Parts: sequence; C-alpha cells; structure tokens
Amino acid sequence: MAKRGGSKRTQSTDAGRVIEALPALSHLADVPNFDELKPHDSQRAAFARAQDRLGDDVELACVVRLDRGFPALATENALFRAEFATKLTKGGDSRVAVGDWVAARRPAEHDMGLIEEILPRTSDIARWRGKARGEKQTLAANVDIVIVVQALLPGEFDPERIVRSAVIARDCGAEVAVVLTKADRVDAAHREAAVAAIRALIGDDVSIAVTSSEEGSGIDDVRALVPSGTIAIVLGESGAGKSTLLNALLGHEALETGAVRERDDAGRHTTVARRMVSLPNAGIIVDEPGLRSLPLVGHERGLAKVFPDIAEAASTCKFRDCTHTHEPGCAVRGGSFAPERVAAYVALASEMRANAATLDPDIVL
Ligand SMILES: Nc1nc2c(ncn2[C@@H]2O[C@H](COP(=O)(O)OP(=O)(O)OP(=O)(O)O)[C@@H](O)[C@H]2O)c(=O)[nH]1
Ligand SMILES: [Mg+2]
Ligand SMILES: [Zn+2]
Repeated sequence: MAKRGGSKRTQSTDAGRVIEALPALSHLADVPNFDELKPHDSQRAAFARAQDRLGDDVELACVVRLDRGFPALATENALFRAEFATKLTKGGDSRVAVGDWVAARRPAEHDMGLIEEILPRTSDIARWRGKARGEKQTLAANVDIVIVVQALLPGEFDPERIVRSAVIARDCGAEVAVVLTKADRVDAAHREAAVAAIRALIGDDVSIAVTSSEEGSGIDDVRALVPSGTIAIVLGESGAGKSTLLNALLGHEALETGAVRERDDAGRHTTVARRMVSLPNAGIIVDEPGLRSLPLVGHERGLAKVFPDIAEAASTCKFRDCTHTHEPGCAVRGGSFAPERVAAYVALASEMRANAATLDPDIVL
C-alpha cells in the first residue's frame, strides 16, 4: 500500500508575495489543454512508479509556464501554480523547465500544488549560460522541434548564428527549422540571398520559412512546421519577432511584443515568462525571452549531425586532434566540401575545443 501525503513545503513568505503578483491563471488564454500534452510512454511508466511510492493522490502534471522561475502546472482537471517538495530542494533538484512532466499533488486546503518528482526527459534544449563558472540552462524540456527565429534585416541576419542554433537543437535531440522574419522590410533579392546563404551551410533538409507578421505572409508555413501533437520552442535574439509571430499564428494579441529601438533595431527583452501557447488546429509552441549568447560547450554530437559528411571525414584525419587548419593528412581540407561549410565547421569545432579547455569540465553538457 502506498504512503500518503506528508511532504513538507518550501515556500517562504517572500516567494509567496512574488507569486501573488504573477498573472492570475484563470485569465490566461491559449494555455494547452491537458489532452494536447502527450507524455511519452517512458514518462507514464515513471509516473506509475512515482505513484506507487507517493500515493494515489499524486497526479501527472505538465509544466506549461514559468513566471520568474515559478512553475504553473496543467493536470487533467486543473491549472495551478506549484512549489517544490522539500526533498527536491534539499537534493538540489528544484528546477523544472517548460515542457517537463512531474508528479504533483495539490492538497485540498492549498491553492498551491507541490511538485514531488520530476519525470525523466525525452529531450532537453539546453545552452551554456555564463563564462568559466557557468552552468547548463534548460530552456525547455520534451520538445520535438526548435524553430530558430531571425530577422532578415541587415545587422541581424546572421547565418553563422543559425548554424550554431541548429547545432544546439540537434545535439539536444530535437529537429530544427528556420523562420526568417520581417520580410516586409527587405526586397525579394535580399530574401532569396538569405535563404541561399542558409542552404549553402545547412543543406536542403532543414525547412526555412520566410515570414512577415506585419503582412501575414509565410505564417501558414510556420503552422505546418508544428502539426497537432508536436511541441516546438522559438529560439532567437530579443527583437527577432518571436512573440509577434506567435500572435500571428494565434490570430490575436496574446503575447506582449516590444517596440524595437529605432536607432539600432535591437530588442529590449520584452518577453520575460516562458510559456506554452496552443495553436488553433496545430501543435504547441513555447515562447521564450530572447537569447544573446549561445556558446557551444560539448555539443560535438550536434555538430556532427549538422555536418555529417564533414564530421565523417574528420574522423579519418591523420591526427586525432586535427584542427583542420594546417595539419598534414587532413581529410577535411582534402575533401571536396564547399569552403563555406568547412569554414563554419572548423570555427564551431575550434570554439568547442577552446570552451572545453576553459569551462568547468565537471558540468560540461
Ligand atoms: N516590420 C515588421 N516588424 C516586425 C515583424 N515581426 C515583428 N516585428 C516587430 O519587431 C519588434 C519585436 O518583436 P517581438 O515579437 O516583441 O520580438 P521577440 O523576439 O518576441 O523579442 P523578446 O521577447 O524581447 O525576445 C516589434 O516591434 C514587432 O512589431 C514583421 O514581420 N515585420
Ligand atoms: Mg517576445
Ligand atoms: Zn583534419
């Protein structure tokens, strides 16, 4: 017979005040229904085991929002905020990401739920945050596809950053697609050149949608990237137009969007919450605050997935630690790869080598 209840709460009064200031969940539209959120079989099995240990009153729940780090959970019957059981905070395991599945309980006398256990992830979109003493930050869990969002404007369009984002996405086990925004601000020749530059680096297998949220063009192409039953995350710099794109997909102004500074077109970090929105007749997308830096740390597997042919050649170089810049017997330079692809591969591989040497090896991804 399973044990019941008894977990201690960790909430301080300060945190209680912060939570009271967060948006009331009852007013939130576009939050996915529980049936749209599909736990993996392995997560259902892990939940069943958790229930045996913790009691029948724990429920399977999905983290659908994080406001200032405070999770909101969806269960079959309810949407509520939750805190962590003491055993999780004591074990240093008190972090969840949007998309995480958890075993939670909500005692009748409390508004606030209690996260008792975080269930294993099927994918984990993570980036390195900070310098040498930085850490791995999970942006979203259990997502199927990363949508790299970038504006087509001069000074913002940056194919190297798209490749970098693709490496992180593929390393984390997700698919990748590219959405170029603000097409109304550039001419057709510029749009075509941008798509060609991306294709030259990452090939024809990655979907690229060219959009204008202003004019409504390309929005259906983005919807097609996220069919019902799939979960995506948007990844891009502040001001790229992520929230504006999601509003265009939703058909109303659900998410706050920011005026870009006139002078340099840079964003201002308008989005502060991480949240799932459910698209009509399509899947779910997680909106995120913009990210400036995307250092590559231990993402070798992702690099090999984005450049499979070059990575294979690299494994046959004469020297195991070949940098593919000057060494004799280099199969990468000796191959017949497009020079811009080799340049991108070599630059990202070299950055990873440098980061592995300087960043804390104990917490490398
Ligand atoms: N002309 C034009 N402007 C756009 C388009 N998409 C977004 N914008 C503008 O770009 C600015 C930034 O858009 P947001 O959607 O807030 O950008 P974001 O990527 O969500 O930024 P953060 O939340 O800070 O990460 C806003 O002023 C939008 O109106 C577009 O397709 N065309
Ligand atoms: Mg935003
Ligand atoms: Zn080499």
